[in-house]
Amino acid sequence: AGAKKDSLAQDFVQFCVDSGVLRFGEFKTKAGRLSPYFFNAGLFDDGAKLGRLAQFYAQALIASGIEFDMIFGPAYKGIPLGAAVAIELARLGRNVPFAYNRKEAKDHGEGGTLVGAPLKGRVLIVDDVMSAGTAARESIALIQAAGATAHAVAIALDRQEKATEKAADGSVRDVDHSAVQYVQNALGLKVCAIARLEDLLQYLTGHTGAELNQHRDRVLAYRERYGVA
Ligand code: OMP
Repeated sequence: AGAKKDSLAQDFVQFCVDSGVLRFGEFKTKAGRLSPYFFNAGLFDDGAKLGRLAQFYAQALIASGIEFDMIFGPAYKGIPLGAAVAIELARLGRNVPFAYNRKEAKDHGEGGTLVGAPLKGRVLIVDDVMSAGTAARESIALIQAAGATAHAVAIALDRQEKATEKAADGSVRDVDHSAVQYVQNALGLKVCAIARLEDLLQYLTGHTGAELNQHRDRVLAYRERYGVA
């Protein structure tokens, strides 16, 4: 199973590089870090790419053995992702309810911030990337407020880097665990990632060429500074 998961992750990294979703250079992350790579899920921007992406999520989920009763796609990026995964799972014979949220409450029509199936049972959150874990915490709170159980998170990429924490004086500092580790260990959710930083490094190591080697060295230096064990 390990080898199969490994090749799925490698195929996924290749797919992301080919489709321009995974880029190398200099990027500023939400946490203000200067990263030598960036994963932009907004560039899964046609039907074929979204369909392929959904297949990767579904395969990773099935391989993980995680059980869940419904899918929640957090606004904005999680909405098409959750919908695509729900469609793919139904195609594979596993039809589950799907819901998403609005960022702004609607004051007319159906009202409220939740759309789709009622939130209940064990909810799987489908999102793009987890870095510091801010987005995941918001989704979990929303699911709990609706009386359902935030059971698991499926993401495309786990950046495996130190989460941040706000101190009492308002300053932000790095902690020793990643957002994924926090969500798993402190919040008790299961996490399924199609690929992780280590898969990206394996990809860069397995491919020769001066450019890719340079990217690998920069990603290694970044991991040295911000990565977790
Ligand atoms: P957290 O909510 O702090 O975990 O950060 C995740 C978010 O960071 C994603 O939903 C994106 O908005 C953004 N992001 C990426 O999309 N790709 C990356 O490679 C890195 C980030 C990031 O800013 O950390």
